[in-house]
Amino acid sequence: MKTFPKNFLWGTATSAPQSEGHSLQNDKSATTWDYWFQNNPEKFHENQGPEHTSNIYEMYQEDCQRMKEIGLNSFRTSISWARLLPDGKHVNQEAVTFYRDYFEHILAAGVQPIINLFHFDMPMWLMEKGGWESREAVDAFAFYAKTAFELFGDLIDQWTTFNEPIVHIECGYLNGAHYPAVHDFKKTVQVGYHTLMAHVYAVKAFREVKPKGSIGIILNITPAYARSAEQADQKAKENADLLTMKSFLDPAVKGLIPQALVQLIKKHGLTPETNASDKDVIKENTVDFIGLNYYQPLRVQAPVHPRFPAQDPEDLYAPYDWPEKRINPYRGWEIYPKAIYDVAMMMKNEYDNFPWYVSENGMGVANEERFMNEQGMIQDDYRIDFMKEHLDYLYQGIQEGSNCFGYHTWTFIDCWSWLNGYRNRYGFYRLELDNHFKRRLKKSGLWYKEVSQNNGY
Ligand code: BGP
Repeated sequence: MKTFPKNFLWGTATSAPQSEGHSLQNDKSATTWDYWFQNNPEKFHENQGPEHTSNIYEMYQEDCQRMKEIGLNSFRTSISWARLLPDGKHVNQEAVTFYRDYFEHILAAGVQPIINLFHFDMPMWLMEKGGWESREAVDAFAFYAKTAFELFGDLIDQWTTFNEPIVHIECGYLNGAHYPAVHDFKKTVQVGYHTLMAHVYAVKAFREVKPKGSIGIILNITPAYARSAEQADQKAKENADLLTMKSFLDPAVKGLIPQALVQLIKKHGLTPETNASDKDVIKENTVDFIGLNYYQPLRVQAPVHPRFPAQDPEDLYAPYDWPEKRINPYRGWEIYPKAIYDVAMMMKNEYDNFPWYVSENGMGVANEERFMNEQGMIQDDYRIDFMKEHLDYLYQGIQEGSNCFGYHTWTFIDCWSWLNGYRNRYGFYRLELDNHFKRRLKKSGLWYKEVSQNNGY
């Protein structure tokens, strides 16, 4: 039996835009997703937009019972900025009533909520002013964070500022998967810097408001493994780790941007505009804990035809198709559970054993209905195996002293996922959109309950 540390968090995560629904109702204003869907529905898998979620806005009371049914002791979701502050300034009272009641129901179910502030859902009024390209977004976000801490601080023990800032930045300014879908490396760095400052000023607001509890940030972790020990491949690995991982991890935990990253950016003429006091604000506002989302690693090699100055991250590190890689046949992503152990050791050795938890890990499966038995239950043994393999490595890391306090899967109920709609299912519950949002427990939910109750397996 593998027993995890006392008070270990067994949870699952979702986000406001992917689960609430009512995306243009109850005085919520539009986000970039609402806007994009209205104007380009064909971009979205099967024309499913942000209205097509599991409708937690109406169903949270019964869903909190479901949290109990699968033995959760922890659950992450986010607040919708555009719902709480539809114009960025005035509080929407209906949103306050909704979130307070939702959080109280989560607590009444014996589940600790972890509340995140930004999960890719930029309000449209702010996007029209440039979104994260504009320094104004830093102040706007700090105001929103302060408002949330004041309104809900008595209920929440753990807060996080952003979910996967790097994904949002890359998708919006490099690879076209999030609005505004432009390709501009220089803007990417500026947008990244403003996002970092927004995070730091939100932490500052938290320290000033002094609600109970602690504050962190959720980062996607894609540890880079180099093709070979050759210097050029190792340099590519170093560049990838700097840009995709340390760019947020180091300022959040250590209070500084790595010098090597500053130099790399400078060399390629990508240095962003900054304010003189930024360095001090970063230094003074580190987090209390870190959440790391892990799905798959990066396999890298030296760039094949690098341009100078770099026009794209691929000029600094190129993807490498590792011949031994094991692929999730239902989603196409690499499965490499050992990376969780490597990350655990990295947090121990390079970040002074900083407290962290796995804030997302999960297996997406297309056309999952093919695994449904006659009683209507998805027999997702592949997902149970996936979680177990990752937990085995996490356990090993904890045994060797890594300060990991929890494991969250992605996700609770199958959720809408950006341009992918419902292509890939991840939930402990299957969602039937065309059947009054019916939720059907999957086999993995029963397994997770046992693990949580026994604090191990
Ligand atoms: C993570 C995001 C989630 C979710 C998940 C699955 O990066 O934090 O919001 O979307 O990925 O992604 P997908 O549905 O594209 O497989």
